[in-house]
Amino acid sequence: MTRLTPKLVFVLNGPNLNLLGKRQPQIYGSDTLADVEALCRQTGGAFGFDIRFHQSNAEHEIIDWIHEARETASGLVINPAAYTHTSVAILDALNTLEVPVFEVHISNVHRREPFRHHSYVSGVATGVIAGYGIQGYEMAIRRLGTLLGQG
Ligand code: DHK
Repeated sequence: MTRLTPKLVFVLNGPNLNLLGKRQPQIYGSDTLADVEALCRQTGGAFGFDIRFHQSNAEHEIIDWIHEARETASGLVINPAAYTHTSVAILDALNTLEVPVFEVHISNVHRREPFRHHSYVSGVATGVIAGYGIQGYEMAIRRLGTLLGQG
């Protein structure tokens, strides 16, 4: 019997998202990063995806995971957090990918401070989701499922 290898989807999270649920809950809600991971695994599982879920406060670590995704992944979901607004290095790394990339923000960055209105990532993203809370991750994975013909 042939077994299909599950498609790999990377879900990457930037700085301070390890404090999700404790940090400014009026903006980011009360769900934790563990809740986000469980949601991603549950949603991804329905599409047969193998989810690689990571968070780091260090830019270089996020870049290394993007490079790993370049070799292995069928899609990538990223909440670069504050690096969204500052990181040309993450933009350059994402530009090396040939698979769909979804940018997710828990909050609606467009109704917040002006410095959050610009994203280096949006110009290379297949899609951008902001302001749907942690449900945005689920939406991104569902969209990957459709784009990759998984459901
Ligand atoms: C998370 C952060 O940490 C901020 O730096 C971004 C993003 C917004 C979010 O809404 O998920 O500006």
